[in-house]
Amino acid sequence: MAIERTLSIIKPDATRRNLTGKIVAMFEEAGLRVVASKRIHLTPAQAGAFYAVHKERPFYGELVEQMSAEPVVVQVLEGEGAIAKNREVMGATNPANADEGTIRKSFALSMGENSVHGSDAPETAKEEIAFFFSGIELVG
Ligand code: RTP
Ligand code: MG
Repeated sequence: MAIERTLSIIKPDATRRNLTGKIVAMFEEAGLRVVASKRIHLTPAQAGAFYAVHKERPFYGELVEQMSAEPVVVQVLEGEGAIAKNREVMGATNPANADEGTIRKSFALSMGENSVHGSDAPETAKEEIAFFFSGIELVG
Protein backbone atom coordinates (compact mmCIF):
# COMPACT_ATOMS: atom_id res chain seq x y z
CA MET A 1 0.00 0.00 0.00
CA ALA A 2 1.13 3.54 -0.73
CA ILE A 3 2.50 5.98 1.83
CA GLU A 4 -0.22 8.57 2.48
CA ARG A 5 -0.72 11.68 4.57
CA THR A 6 -3.90 12.54 6.44
CA LEU A 7 -5.12 15.45 8.54
CA SER A 8 -5.88 14.72 12.18
CA ILE A 9 -7.43 17.04 14.76
CA ILE A 10 -7.41 16.40 18.49
CA LYS A 11 -10.64 18.16 19.44
CA PRO A 12 -11.31 20.51 22.38
CA ASP A 13 -12.98 17.83 24.52
CA ALA A 14 -9.68 15.92 24.44
CA THR A 15 -7.20 18.82 24.77
CA ARG A 16 -9.26 20.08 27.75
CA ARG A 17 -8.80 16.72 29.50
CA ASN A 18 -5.03 16.70 28.72
CA LEU A 19 -5.33 13.61 26.49
CA THR A 20 -3.12 14.86 23.63
CA GLY A 21 -0.13 12.65 24.49
CA LYS A 22 -2.24 9.51 25.01
CA ILE A 23 -3.99 10.02 21.65
CA VAL A 24 -0.74 10.68 19.76
CA ALA A 25 0.74 7.52 21.32
CA MET A 26 -2.19 5.49 19.90
CA PHE A 27 -1.49 6.86 16.39
CA GLU A 28 2.23 6.12 16.75
CA GLU A 29 1.60 2.59 18.01
CA ALA A 30 -0.50 1.99 14.88
CA GLY A 31 2.47 2.92 12.69
CA LEU A 32 1.53 6.53 11.91
CA ARG A 33 4.18 9.26 12.13
CA VAL A 34 3.52 12.90 13.08
CA VAL A 35 5.08 14.99 10.29
CA ALA A 36 3.49 18.33 11.28
CA SER A 37 1.82 19.50 14.50
CA LYS A 38 0.44 22.68 16.02
CA ARG A 39 -1.89 23.77 18.80
CA ILE A 40 -4.31 26.48 17.71
CA HIS A 41 -7.57 28.07 18.88
CA LEU A 42 -9.97 28.19 15.93
CA THR A 43 -12.34 31.13 15.54
CA PRO A 44 -15.98 30.19 14.86
CA ALA A 45 -15.45 31.39 11.25
CA GLN A 46 -12.43 29.12 10.81
CA ALA A 47 -14.20 26.09 12.33
CA GLY A 48 -17.24 26.84 10.15
CA ALA A 49 -15.09 27.01 7.02
CA PHE A 50 -13.32 23.75 7.86
CA TYR A 51 -16.65 21.95 8.33
CA ALA A 52 -18.45 23.80 5.46
CA VAL A 53 -19.38 20.43 3.91
CA HIS A 54 -21.75 19.93 6.89
CA LYS A 55 -23.34 23.38 6.85
CA GLU A 56 -26.83 22.14 6.05
CA ARG A 57 -26.75 19.43 8.73
CA PRO A 58 -28.70 19.93 11.99
CA PHE A 59 -25.57 19.48 14.12
CA TYR A 60 -23.49 22.14 12.28
CA GLY A 61 -24.02 24.99 14.79
CA GLU A 62 -23.14 22.80 17.77
CA LEU A 63 -20.11 21.37 15.92
CA VAL A 64 -18.74 24.84 15.09
CA GLU A 65 -19.33 25.99 18.67
CA GLN A 66 -17.56 22.96 20.15
CA MET A 67 -14.61 23.13 17.73
CA SER A 68 -13.98 26.81 18.48
CA ALA A 69 -14.60 26.68 22.24
CA GLU A 70 -11.04 25.74 23.22
CA PRO A 71 -7.71 24.90 21.55
CA VAL A 72 -7.24 21.96 19.21
CA VAL A 73 -4.07 20.16 18.09
CA VAL A 74 -3.90 19.76 14.31
CA GLN A 75 -1.46 17.25 12.89
CA VAL A 76 -0.47 15.59 9.66
CA LEU A 77 0.00 11.84 10.06
CA GLU A 78 2.00 9.84 7.56
CA GLY A 79 2.22 6.11 6.92
CA GLU A 80 1.15 3.20 4.80
CA GLY A 81 -2.56 3.59 4.06
CA ALA A 82 -2.61 6.45 6.59
CA ILE A 83 -6.13 7.68 5.75
CA ALA A 84 -7.88 4.37 6.48
CA LYS A 85 -5.51 3.45 9.30
CA ASN A 86 -6.17 6.73 11.09
CA ARG A 87 -9.94 6.21 10.87
CA GLU A 88 -9.53 2.67 12.16
CA VAL A 89 -7.63 3.92 15.23
CA MET A 90 -10.24 6.70 15.72
CA GLY A 91 -13.23 4.32 15.73
CA ALA A 92 -16.85 5.04 14.74
CA THR A 93 -18.21 8.62 14.88
CA ASN A 94 -20.67 7.61 17.63
CA PRO A 95 -18.57 6.26 20.53
CA ALA A 96 -21.38 3.84 21.40
CA ASN A 97 -20.62 2.04 18.12
CA ALA A 98 -16.81 2.30 18.32
CA ASP A 99 -14.68 -0.84 18.68
CA GLU A 100 -12.75 -1.60 21.86
CA GLY A 101 -9.28 -0.09 21.87
CA THR A 102 -10.16 2.80 19.54
CA ILE A 103 -9.65 6.44 20.55
CA ARG A 104 -13.37 7.23 20.49
CA LYS A 105 -14.27 4.14 22.51
CA SER A 106 -11.60 5.07 25.06
CA PHE A 107 -12.16 8.83 25.31
CA ALA A 108 -15.16 10.28 23.42
CA LEU A 109 -17.89 11.91 25.48
CA SER A 110 -20.65 11.90 22.86
CA MET A 111 -21.37 11.86 19.13
CA GLY A 112 -20.39 15.54 18.91
CA GLU A 113 -17.55 15.60 21.45
CA ASN A 114 -15.80 12.61 19.96
CA SER A 115 -12.18 13.62 20.64
CA VAL A 116 -10.69 13.37 17.13
CA HIS A 117 -11.20 14.23 13.48
CA GLY A 118 -9.58 12.43 10.56
CA SER A 119 -9.76 13.03 6.80
CA ASP A 120 -12.04 10.54 5.03
CA ALA A 121 -10.47 10.24 1.52
CA PRO A 122 -7.33 11.20 -0.45
CA GLU A 123 -8.93 14.33 -1.94
CA THR A 124 -10.26 15.63 1.40
CA ALA A 125 -6.91 14.79 3.08
CA LYS A 126 -5.14 16.99 0.53
CA GLU A 127 -7.58 19.87 1.01
CA GLU A 128 -7.62 19.61 4.81
CA ILE A 129 -3.80 19.49 5.07
CA ALA A 130 -3.58 22.61 2.87
CA PHE A 131 -6.21 24.32 5.07
CA PHE A 132 -3.84 24.21 8.06
CA PHE A 133 -0.27 23.76 6.80
CA SER A 134 2.03 25.16 4.14
CA GLY A 135 4.46 22.83 2.36
CA ILE A 136 7.43 24.08 4.38
CA GLU A 137 5.76 22.92 7.63
CA LEU A 138 5.52 19.28 6.51
CA VAL A 139 8.66 17.50 7.65
CA GLY A 140 8.66 13.87 6.54
P1 RTP B 1 -14.82 13.66 11.54
O1 RTP B 1 -15.21 14.26 10.21
O2 RTP B 1 -14.86 14.65 12.69
O3 RTP B 1 -13.53 12.91 11.48
O4 RTP B 1 -15.87 12.57 11.95
P2 RTP B 1 -16.68 11.57 11.06
O5 RTP B 1 -16.20 11.59 9.63
O6 RTP B 1 -16.66 10.30 11.81
O7 RTP B 1 -18.13 12.22 11.15
P3 RTP B 1 -18.88 13.24 10.17
O8 RTP B 1 -20.13 12.58 9.71
O9 RTP B 1 -17.93 13.78 9.14
O10 RTP B 1 -19.28 14.40 11.17
C1 RTP B 1 -18.36 15.40 11.55
C2 RTP B 1 -18.44 15.64 13.02
O11 RTP B 1 -19.68 16.23 13.33
C3 RTP B 1 -20.10 15.81 14.64
N1 RTP B 1 -21.40 15.16 14.54
N2 RTP B 1 -22.34 15.35 15.41
N3 RTP B 1 -24.75 15.21 16.89
C4 RTP B 1 -24.64 14.55 15.74
O12 RTP B 1 -25.56 13.89 15.26
C5 RTP B 1 -23.38 14.60 15.02
N4 RTP B 1 -23.09 13.94 13.91
C6 RTP B 1 -21.83 14.31 13.60
C7 RTP B 1 -19.05 14.86 15.16
O13 RTP B 1 -18.15 15.63 15.96
C8 RTP B 1 -18.38 14.38 13.89
O14 RTP B 1 -17.06 13.93 14.16
MG1 MG C 1 -15.97 13.38 8.49
